Amino acid sequence: TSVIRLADYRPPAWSVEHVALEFDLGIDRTEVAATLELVRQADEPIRLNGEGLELLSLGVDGRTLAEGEYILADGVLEIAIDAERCTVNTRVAVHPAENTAFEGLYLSGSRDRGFLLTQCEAEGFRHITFFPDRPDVLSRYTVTLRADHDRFPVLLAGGNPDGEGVLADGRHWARFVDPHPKPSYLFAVVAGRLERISHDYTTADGRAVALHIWAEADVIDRCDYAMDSLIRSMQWDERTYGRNYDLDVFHVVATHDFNMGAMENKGLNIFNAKYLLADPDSSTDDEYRHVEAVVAHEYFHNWSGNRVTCRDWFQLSLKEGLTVFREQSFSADMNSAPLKRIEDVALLRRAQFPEDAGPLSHPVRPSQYSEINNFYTATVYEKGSELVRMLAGHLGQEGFRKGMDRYFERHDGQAATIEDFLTALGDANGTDLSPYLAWYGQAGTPRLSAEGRFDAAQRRYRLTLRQRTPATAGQTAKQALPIPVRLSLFDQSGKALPLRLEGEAAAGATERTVVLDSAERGFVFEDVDASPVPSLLRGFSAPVILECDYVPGELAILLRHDPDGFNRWEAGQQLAGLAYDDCRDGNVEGSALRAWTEALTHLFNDKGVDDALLAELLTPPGEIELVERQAERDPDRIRIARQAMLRKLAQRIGAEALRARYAGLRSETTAALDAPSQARRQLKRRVLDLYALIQPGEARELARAQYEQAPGMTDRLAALTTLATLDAHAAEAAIAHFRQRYDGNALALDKWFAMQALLPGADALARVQALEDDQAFMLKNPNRVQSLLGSFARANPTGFHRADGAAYRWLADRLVAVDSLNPQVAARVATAFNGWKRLEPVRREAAHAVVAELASRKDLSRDLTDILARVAL
Ligand code: BAL
Ligand code: ZN
Repeated sequence: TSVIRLADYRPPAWSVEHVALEFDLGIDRTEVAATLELVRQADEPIRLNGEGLELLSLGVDGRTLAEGEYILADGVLEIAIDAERCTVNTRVAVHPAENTAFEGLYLSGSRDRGFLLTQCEAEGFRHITFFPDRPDVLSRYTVTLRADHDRFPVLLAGGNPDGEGVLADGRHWARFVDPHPKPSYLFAVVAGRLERISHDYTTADGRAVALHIWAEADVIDRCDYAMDSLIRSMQWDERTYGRNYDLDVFHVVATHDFNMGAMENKGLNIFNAKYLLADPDSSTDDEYRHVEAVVAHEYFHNWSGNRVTCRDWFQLSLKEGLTVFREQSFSADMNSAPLKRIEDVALLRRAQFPEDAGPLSHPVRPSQYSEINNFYTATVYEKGSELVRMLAGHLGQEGFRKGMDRYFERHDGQAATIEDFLTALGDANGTDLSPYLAWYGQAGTPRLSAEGRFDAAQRRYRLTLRQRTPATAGQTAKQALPIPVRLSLFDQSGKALPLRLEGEAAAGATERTVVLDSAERGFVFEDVDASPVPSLLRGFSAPVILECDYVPGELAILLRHDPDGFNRWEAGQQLAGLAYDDCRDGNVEGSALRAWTEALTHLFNDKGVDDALLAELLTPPGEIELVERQAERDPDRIRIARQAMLRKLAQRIGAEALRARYAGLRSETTAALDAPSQARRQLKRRVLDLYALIQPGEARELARAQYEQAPGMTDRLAALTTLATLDAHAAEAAIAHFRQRYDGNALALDKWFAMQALLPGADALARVQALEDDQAFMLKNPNRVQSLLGSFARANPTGFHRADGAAYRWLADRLVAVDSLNPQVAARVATAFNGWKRLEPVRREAAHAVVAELASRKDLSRDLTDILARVAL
C-alpha cells in the first residue's frame, strides 16, 4: 500500500470556490449531480477523488467530455485543461443500502424504517461525488435534496435553509446554503423519518439560532439531556472563549449505525446514539457524563476544527487535541475539576500509554500514514490534549485566552498547521513556544525521574530531574522535551512549605512550576529544615511516567494530606503500584501493602473525604496499566496479584465497616443525577465489590437485592456485574432478566453484551461465542461489534489472552468477517493485538502465529492491513 508523507505536502493545484450539489435520494440508488467552480492555483491538471462512484456524465464549461478527454484510474479523475477557471459538472450514482462501511452515503437501520445519512471524515466525501477531497480545499456549498415525501419527510443538510417545496411526482425538495467555506469532510446530509426536539437559542452576540435534535420516534424522548448539554456548551464557549455560533440553525442527529463517537459536520452534527441518548432507566452516570462531553466536543469543533480547520490530515491533532482540551475544561467546570482530571489521566494511562509503548506508537503529529482512519487514536486525541494543556499552563489562563483569540482571528476561514497554532499563541504573548513542537513530532512516553537530596547543614533540598524517552516503533533517536513540573514540598506533618529557589530573594507560593528542558537539571530549594516529601507533576502537569523512589511512608503522607485532589489520588496510585509489587512478589507482609491498606482504611473512616474521591482512591491501577510493572506480561498473574491486594484492603477495612457503609449508602439510593447522588452510587459499587472479596455469600444477596430494587441503570448494571463476576452461572437468571427487560433497547443491550464480554477468566471465550448466537448480535452494527468483540479483546486481559491462544484464533476469524463489511471497525478491534510482543513466551508465540497469518493475507482492507502490518513488525 502507498504511504502518504507529511514532507511531501503540496498546496492544492486547483481550489473550488463554490460547489452545488443536487441529490435525488433513494435507498438503493441515489444520484448526485455536482457543479464545481474551480480556480487554478498551479500548473497541473484537475484531479478529483472519487471511489465507488458510477460516473453517469462529465462536462466542463457546459460541454460533455467524451472518453479519452479524461483519465479515471485508481480513484482519481484527471482532466487536463488550459483555462484559469472552469466549471466541472458530474453526475454519479451511489448505492446507500449496499454501503456497509458507513463511509459516504449510507442507510442507518432497516430498509423499510431506516434513514439515509453521510459520514465524510476523513475521506468519505469521495464516496459521494468527485471532488478534491482534502481538508485544505475550502468551498461554499449549496445543497439541494430531492426525495419521496412519505419515505423521507425530513431533509437536512449543513448551512442555512434556503427554500423547500413539493414536486409533482410525490417527491419534495429542500435547499441549504452554507455561507462559511468548509472542507469536504464537514459536508453532511440526512434524510428520512425523524422526530425532533427544539430550542430557541440566542447567542451572546444576538443571533437567533434554532437548535434541533433529531432521532427516530422510539428514542426521541431520550434527547433532553443532550439538548441541555448543548445549551450549556454554547454558553460556555461564549463565556470562556468569546466564541459564538454562526448559522441560523444547528441540527444534531442520532444514529445507531456509526463508526465514530460523533461527527462535527458544519451545522449538522451526527452522533452515535450512544453519545446522544440518555435516560435514567437505560443510561449509567458515566454515560450521562459522556453525552455531556461529546455534545460539547462536537459543538466546540465549530470553531476549533470548522472555522479553523487542518491543512492536511497530519495536523489532525490541531483540531482534535485542542477540542478534547476544550471539552475536558468544560466538563471540569460543569462537574468536579479534580475528579475530571483523575478520569482523564486514568484514560490516558489505560489507552494512550500502551499505544505509545507498542508497535502502533506514533507522534501526536504523525509523519506518515497509509490509512488516515487508523490515526483517530488516543495519541492524537488524548495526548494531543495534554500538549495543549501544557501550552495553556505555560501561558496562564489569561495568556492562553489571548493566544486563542489570536489563533481564531488570524486563521479564521483557513486550513492551518500545528506551527500556526503555536505561533499564534506565542505571538499574542510575546513568547516563543516552538520548543514545544518537539512534543508533536516525538512518539513515546517520556520517563521523568526525580531524585531528592536534603542537606541539613545548608538547610537545602536539591531536586534532580532527568528525562529519557525509550525508543519507539520506527523512531529510535529521542530528544529532550520541555517538561513542566508543577510541584510542592511537604514536611513530615503534611504541611506545604513556601518555596524559595536558589538565587531568589524571598520565598513565594507553596506551589510552582519548574521546566526540565534538557536531559538533566537540578533545582535547589532554600530554607528547608527537614527532609521534605515532594509532590511532583501536580495536576499531571506533563504526560510522562514519573519514576521517583518514594518510600511508602512518604506516599502515605501525600495520600492523607495533599490538598490537591488529583495528586492525592496520584499518591494513592503510586502507593498502590508498590503494594501491587508486594503482592506480585508474594510479599503479603510487605511494607507498601501495609502502608496502602492503612492509609486507605484511614481515609475510608474519615467522614471528611468526598464520596467520589474515596471511590477513586479505593480503585488501584487496572490490570492493563499494571502491565508496565513487569518485564513479561501474564494477565492471569496480574489479576491474581491485583485481586490479592484488594482482598487485603477489604480485610483491613473490615467486613463490618464495609457492610455498614454499604447499608448507609444504600439507604440514600435514588435515581437523582446530582453530583452527590452519583458519587454515592459510585462509592456504593466500590464498597460492595470490596465486600464481595471477603464475604461473597452475603455480597451476592446484597447485589441481588440491589439489582431488583435499583431505581436506575447505574445501580442495576453495577449489581448485575457484581453478581456475574462472583459467579456467572448463579447470575444467569438476572442476566436473562436484564436481556428481556431491555429487549429492543439497543444501547442497554450493548451494555449487556459488554458486561458479559468483560467477565474475567478462561471461560470468557465460550461465553462470548455463545453470545454471538443471540438474535440481537450482528456484525454489521459497530456498537454491537465493539460491545462484544471490542470489549472482550481490548479490555478483558484474562479472557482474551488465554494461554492456549484460542481467543486469538477466534478473533482473527471474526476480524476477517467484520472487515468484509466495515474496515474501520475491523481495524479498531484489531488494535487489541498491539501488546502481543510483551506477553510471556507461550502466549506470545500463540499471538504471533495468529498475527503473522492474518498479516500475510492479501484479501483484507487497507485499514485492517495497515494495522496488522504495523503490529506484526
Ligand atoms: N472528527 C471526528 C469525530 C470527533 O473527534 O469529533
Ligand atoms: Zn473531535
